[in-house]
Amino acid sequence: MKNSNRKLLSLVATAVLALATAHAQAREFRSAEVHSKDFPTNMAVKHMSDDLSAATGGKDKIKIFADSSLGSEKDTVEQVKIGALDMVRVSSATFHGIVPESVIPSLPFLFRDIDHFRATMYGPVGDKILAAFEKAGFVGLVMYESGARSMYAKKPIKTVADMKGLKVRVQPSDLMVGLVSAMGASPTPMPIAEVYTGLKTGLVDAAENNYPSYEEAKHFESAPYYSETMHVMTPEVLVFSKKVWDTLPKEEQAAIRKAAKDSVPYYVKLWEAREKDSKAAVIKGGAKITAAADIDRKAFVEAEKPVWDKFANTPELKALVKEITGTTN
Ligand code: GTR
Repeated sequence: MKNSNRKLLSLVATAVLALATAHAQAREFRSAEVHSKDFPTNMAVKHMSDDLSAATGGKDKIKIFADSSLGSEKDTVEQVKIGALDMVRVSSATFHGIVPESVIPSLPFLFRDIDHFRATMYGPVGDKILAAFEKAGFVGLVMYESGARSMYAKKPIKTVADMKGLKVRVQPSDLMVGLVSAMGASPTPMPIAEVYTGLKTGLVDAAENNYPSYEEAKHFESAPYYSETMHVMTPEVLVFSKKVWDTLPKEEQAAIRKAAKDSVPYYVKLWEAREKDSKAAVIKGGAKITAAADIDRKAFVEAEKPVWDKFANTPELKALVKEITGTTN
C-alpha cells in the first residue's frame, strides 16, 4: 500500500473510533415525574435537557417519564437511591423522612409570602438544604417554588374548628400527618395518583394542594370548596442519583448543575402563569373559593405551633429556621 493511502486509512480509522466512543458515552438520563407533560415542572426539566444537550454537543439528554408512569414519588425516589433511575422531580415532602433539613421549608406558615420564599430558597439557605441531600445518597440540583398549599373539601374551611373530624389526604410525610392532626382532622397519607378516586368514593373528605395540582388532577369535581388556608409552601426538588453522578466526569457534572440552575427562572415564569390559569379554570369548572382574607389565619398559626417544636428539633434545624425567618426581602 502506498504511504499516502496508509495515512488516509489510519485517519479514517481514528475518526470512526472517535465517533464510536462518543456514541458509546452518549447518555439519555431517565427522570420521573407525577405531573403531565405540559406541567411547569416537566417543562423545566425539558428546558434543562435542551440546555444540557447544547452544552455537551448533543451527547447528553434527559428523557422524562411523566404521569406517575414509573410509580409514586416514594417509589421513584427509591429507584434513584439505588441508581436504577438517574433523576427525579418530586415534592420535597417525599424527602421529609430521608433528609431532616428538607422538613424546614415545609413548616406551616414559615414563609411570609412568595418573595420571602424566593429570597431564601433560591439563595444560600436553599443551597444549604440542597447540599444536605448528599449524605442520603442524592445530589440536590435545584428547588422550584410550588406556591402555597390550601385545603379543599366538600364544604368551605374558614377556621380551625371547620377541620374537626375531616379525613384529609396528605402526602406521605410525618410532618404533613402532624400538620393536619394539629388542626383536629384525621390525616390519610396516599400517593397523588390515588386521590381522585379517594375523594370520589369518600375514602377521604378533603385534600390540600396548590391551584395547578387541584386543577390538573380534577379534584375540584368532588371537593369543590377551595379555601385559601395557604398553610405551607413546600418546594419541589430535582435530584440526581449519587450512584450515577459519581461515575460522571467533572465537566459533565458541572454541565448538569448549570442546566438545572438555568431552568429555574424559566420555570418561575411558567409557574406564575399556570397558577393564574388554573385558578380561573377551577372556578369555571364549578369550584367555590374562600379567599385568604376570609380565613382565620391567626387560629391556624396558633394551632400549628407544636408542629414547629416537634420537627425543628435539633440546634442545626433551629438555626436554619432562624436564618429563614430572619431574612428580610
Ligand atoms: C404537588 C406536587 C407533586 C405531588 C403532589 C402531591 O403540588 O407538585 O410533586 O407531591 O403535590 O400532593 O402528592
